[in-house]
Amino acid sequence: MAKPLIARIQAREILDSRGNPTLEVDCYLSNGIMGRASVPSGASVGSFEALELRDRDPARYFGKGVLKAIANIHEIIAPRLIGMDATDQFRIDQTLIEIDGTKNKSKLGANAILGVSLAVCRAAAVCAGLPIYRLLGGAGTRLIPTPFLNIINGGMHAPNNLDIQEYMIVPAGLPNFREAIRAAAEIYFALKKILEEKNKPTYVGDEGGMAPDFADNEEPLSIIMQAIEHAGYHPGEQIYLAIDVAASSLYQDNAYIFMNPTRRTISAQELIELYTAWIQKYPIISIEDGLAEEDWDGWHELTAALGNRVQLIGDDIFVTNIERLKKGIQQGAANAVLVKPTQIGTVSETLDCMKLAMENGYRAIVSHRSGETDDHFIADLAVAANCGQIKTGAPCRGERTAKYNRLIRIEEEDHLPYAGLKTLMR
Ligand code: 2PG
Ligand code: MG
Repeated sequence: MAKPLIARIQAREILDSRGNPTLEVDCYLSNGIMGRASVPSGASVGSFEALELRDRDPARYFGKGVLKAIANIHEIIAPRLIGMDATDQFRIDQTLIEIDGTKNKSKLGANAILGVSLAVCRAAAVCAGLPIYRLLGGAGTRLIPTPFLNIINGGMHAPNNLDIQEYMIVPAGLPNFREAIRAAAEIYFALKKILEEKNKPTYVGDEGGMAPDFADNEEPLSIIMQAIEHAGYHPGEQIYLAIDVAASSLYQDNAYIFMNPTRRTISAQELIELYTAWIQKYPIISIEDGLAEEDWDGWHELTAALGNRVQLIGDDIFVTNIERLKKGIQQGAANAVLVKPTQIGTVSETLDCMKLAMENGYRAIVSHRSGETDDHFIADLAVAANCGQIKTGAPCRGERTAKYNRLIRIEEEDHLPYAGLKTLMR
């Protein structure tokens, strides 16, 4: 059979879930098949992430336009990729990396590069008559990931007074994904009711979690515990808690500035003590970005103190980057990596990072961005990599539920077992 060659690449500006422009890319093959993908965008962006190219033209979208990235796709990337075999993802990604030539993809923009990498991947999957999770995962694909649902938003994702960015529920003790999502949605509504009873507004933040003000950063944990019980589930057996502190955004002069309930400076050591107290009191199984992206000493201490009790996820510290993850593994920083294709810029490098993590006893958690689209590529990615965990927001807002709904369909069509607690317990 003739190889499906890339025939044309068409990129355009669309809107993401926050209303900011982002890229959508169509990849047409010689046999007429088309694969389409779009690129999400973060708010709490790590300093070591690959560069998201924005126009900085104040006359359009307050400088956030992506016309330069589009021009790079049409004028530089497409001429090089046309005629290449679309099923050779590795070579396509290597070519993209090579044309850019920089370490952080700052010449062409990681958004331009990723948009193309994803669109080629989707076109190749359509062509092969396979879902993306099978194309990328092959026969090794055997788990539906456990979802981490962010039901209270704070930090840079909401205009409320929470310093901590994400309060998540993890329905790991349910028998399958479908029931896990049902439990999450029921808890979400129980939470809404409790907040209403407390006269707190129930409008939602960027990731669909509710975002009122709270008395302090701990109150959301105790209210979520109530919501779990009101919905009829057992915390610590069926439902666990997780947080993303996004501590890089609180870090200044080697310490952490917390504003709620009053402004104070906290050392890494004190934060570790706080987390230790919280995991004794609540069924917290995972803490993401508990410390900042440059606080390697703090991360080492945090991991020595809590690494055998909870999952410690590095997001900003690793940025899905193999070199940074290798350093973390050597230094004993964290025991899991958050995986965001946008942070590194190609499908192949994303898969390489997950492989490195899992080969070294680290876990990998596939993640959305706070600015999302309806593209559900990451759902397939999590299944393909067999990593057993995904975080993609609340069970609310279309761009979040798109990923959960995709997983419901995959579970149904492939009868894959639910990861549940398997990839979570230490
Ligand atoms: C995070 C992400 C996703 P953002 O910090 O983990 O929740 O946020 O996309 O804003 O970087
Ligand atoms: Mg994070």
